[in-house]
Amino acid sequence: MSLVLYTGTRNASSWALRAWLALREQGIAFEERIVDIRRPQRHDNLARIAQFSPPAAVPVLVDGAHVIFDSLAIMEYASELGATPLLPADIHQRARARSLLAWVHSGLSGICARLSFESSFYPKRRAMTADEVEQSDRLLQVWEQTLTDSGGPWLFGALSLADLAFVPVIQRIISHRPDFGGFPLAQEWCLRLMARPAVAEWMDDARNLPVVVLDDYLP
Ligand SMILES: N[C@@H](CCC(=O)N[C@@H](CS)C(=O)NCC(=O)O)C(=O)O
Repeated sequence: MSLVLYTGTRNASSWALRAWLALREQGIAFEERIVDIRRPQRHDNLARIAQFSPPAAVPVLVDGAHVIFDSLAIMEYASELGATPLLPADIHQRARARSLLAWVHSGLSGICARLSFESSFYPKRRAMTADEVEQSDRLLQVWEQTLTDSGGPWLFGALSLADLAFVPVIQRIISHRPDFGGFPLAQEWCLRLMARPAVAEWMDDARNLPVVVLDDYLP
C-alpha cells in the first residue's frame, strides 16, 4: 500500500479525523500510523514528523514521494483521487462549500475554544454556556438554511467535504447540547452524518480511550 496517513489520538485529533474521513469516504486504501502527541512523547514524535513534513503536525499523508500536509489539503486530495469528487459540480455551490470549509479551517466560532473535541468524550460534561448556545444556534441556522436550499440529504445534496468537515463540530454540539429540535433538518442531518459507518468507527474507538480533562473546561 503506497499511501500512509499519520493521524493523532482518536479522542483528541479532530483535524486528523477530517482527513481520515475524506479518504475513507472515497474508498481509498491507506495505512494509518497513529502518532501520540501527548506529553512526554510529544516532542520526539513531532520531531520525527518534522523530518518529512514542515508543520510538524498531524495529519500528514504520504503518497509515495509526495507529502501532503494539513487536513484541508488532504481532504481535497482525497476528493480528487476518488471516483466521484467530494465537492459540488456547480461552481457557485462549490464556492459555497469551500467557504464553509475555509470557515471551519480558520477557527469557525467561539464554540471550539473551550469545548475541545476531547471534552465531548469526558464522562462528566458540563452544559453549554449562554455564549456557546448562541454560537451553536448560529451554526444550526446555517446548516438548516443550506439543507433547505439543497433539499438534502447532505448540505449540497450529495455528500461533500463540507459535511465531513463539520463532523468534529457536531460531536462537540451533540455531546453538550443533546436537544436542538428547533432546527429539524439540521438535527436529522447531524444524526445521519454521525451514523455513517466511518464516522461511527472513529467515534467508537475514541469513546474507549482515556481522556485528559483540561482545567479550563468548567465555567
Ligand atoms: N491546520 C492543521 C492543524 C493540525 C493540528 O493542529 N494538528 C494537531 C493534532 S490534531 C497537531 O499535530 N499538533 C501538534 C502541535 O500542536 O505541535 C490541519 O488542519 O491539519
